[in-house]
Amino acid sequence: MLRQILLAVSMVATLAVTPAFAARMSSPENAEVFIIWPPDHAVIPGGKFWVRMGLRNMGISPKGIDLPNVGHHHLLIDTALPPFDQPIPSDRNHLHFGAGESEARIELPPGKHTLQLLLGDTNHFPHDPPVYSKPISITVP
Ligand SMILES: [Cu+2]
Repeated sequence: MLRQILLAVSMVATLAVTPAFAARMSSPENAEVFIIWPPDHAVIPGGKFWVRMGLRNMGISPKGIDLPNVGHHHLLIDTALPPFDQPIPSDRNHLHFGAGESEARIELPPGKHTLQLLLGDTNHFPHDPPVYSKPISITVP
């Protein structure tokens, strides 16, 4: 009995020192994130537009809500997918929609740009397996 209690105590201690974000949240195999608008190869005069973000077989949840099979959108602009074992960076190339938004008004300078979505969990880590869209390219003339 004492041995069992000690074992339980040591397990609790192990959990306590393990950072909460160490384990990535899992995602269902059929989860799918995609850009509804703009379409691939869109030409957007003026460079100001709404990005509409879609998600299937998972739910949107604001950051700070720790539930299975939910996450929030991250829009990657002109950048490759980040490492999946770290929090998604937060900068002008990695926009977080931690309030649970599924559309965003953005503005891009003239040129060719890539857009890609990556879902992140409450701690901004990509899920396991990661849920990301195919990249699209748009042109601002
Ligand atoms: Cu985030």
